Amino acid sequence: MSEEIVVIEGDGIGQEVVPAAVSVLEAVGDFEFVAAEAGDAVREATGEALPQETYDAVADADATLFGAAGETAADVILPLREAVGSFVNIRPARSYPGVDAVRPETDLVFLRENTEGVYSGHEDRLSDDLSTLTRVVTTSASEQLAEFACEYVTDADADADADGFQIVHKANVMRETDGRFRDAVVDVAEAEGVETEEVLMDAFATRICLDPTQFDVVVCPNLAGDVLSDLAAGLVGGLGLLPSANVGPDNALFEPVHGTAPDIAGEGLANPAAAILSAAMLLEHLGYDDEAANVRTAVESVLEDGPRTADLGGDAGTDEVTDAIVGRLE
Ligand code: GGG
Repeated sequence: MSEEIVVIEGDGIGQEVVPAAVSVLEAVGDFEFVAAEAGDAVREATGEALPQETYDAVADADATLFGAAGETAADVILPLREAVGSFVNIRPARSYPGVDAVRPETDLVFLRENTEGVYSGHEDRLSDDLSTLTRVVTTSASEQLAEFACEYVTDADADADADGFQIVHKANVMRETDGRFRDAVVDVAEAEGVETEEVLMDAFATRICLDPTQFDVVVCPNLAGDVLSDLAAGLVGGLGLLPSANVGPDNALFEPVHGTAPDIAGEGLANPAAAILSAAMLLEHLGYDDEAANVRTAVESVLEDGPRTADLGGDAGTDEVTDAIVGRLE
């Protein structure tokens, strides 16, 4: 039986890089693709950024491939993460031979809390002068992330060379919320016999720029993971290279870390690598490890030899790069 993969292109370059990733999946497997809609354009047309049928399709699918959402990101991606029961956003950041990088020695994975923190949607406009945001942190969600992190670093099959992980937080200032996050993660790691190192979020930003080899697996709250993984993207050659997986107990959603890139959207110039590497994570999630490795190898060889998109100094378009990657699949 072929697995059902929901495909949501979303907005901007999502409409260019997701078809590229689908063509790679078509080349390596026999999947049933179900197209679904979400994002700015859908809201403009229907008044709703995330139609109920899209939410239901994602909740029922074997996996989902998502592109990007712009202004409606909070209305789309946050509920979709809920639809798949995702408690962790896995964001690997590594450099590639042939790609100019500020820090070519970078190779780490962010395990980002995916439902809470300042992204839990509790914002209020209390007066003409005052808006507030409630930061939500629970011990249970922090522990669930920590348990995943412990399994991740002890699983011989996972792409982690680490014995332990770093916990990035700002508990010296956000004592109650990041303090709770830190304490829950440390407690789980201690119980599991996994080593941890605590790194304050601001110090992490400096340290990763100076020497990214200090970090292998980084466990962090939601906003910190979103921002610091973009920082890491800057060290390895840009957002066009970072895939991600939103993983839940029985379901998952895969998306490039980049957004809609309105400056180049519609021009066929977007780098499809992040979306195609997200598809590789999807394949792995469904148990197609050989196919996932095949896709990664093809992406790596095209990044090394070209053709490359403009963000990586080349002059090729999305389709040319995608065709080259498909052509290198074994
Ligand atoms: N594909 C990534 C995307 O749509 N990014 C928009 C965004 O702002 N995402 C916030 C998040 O990942 O939490």
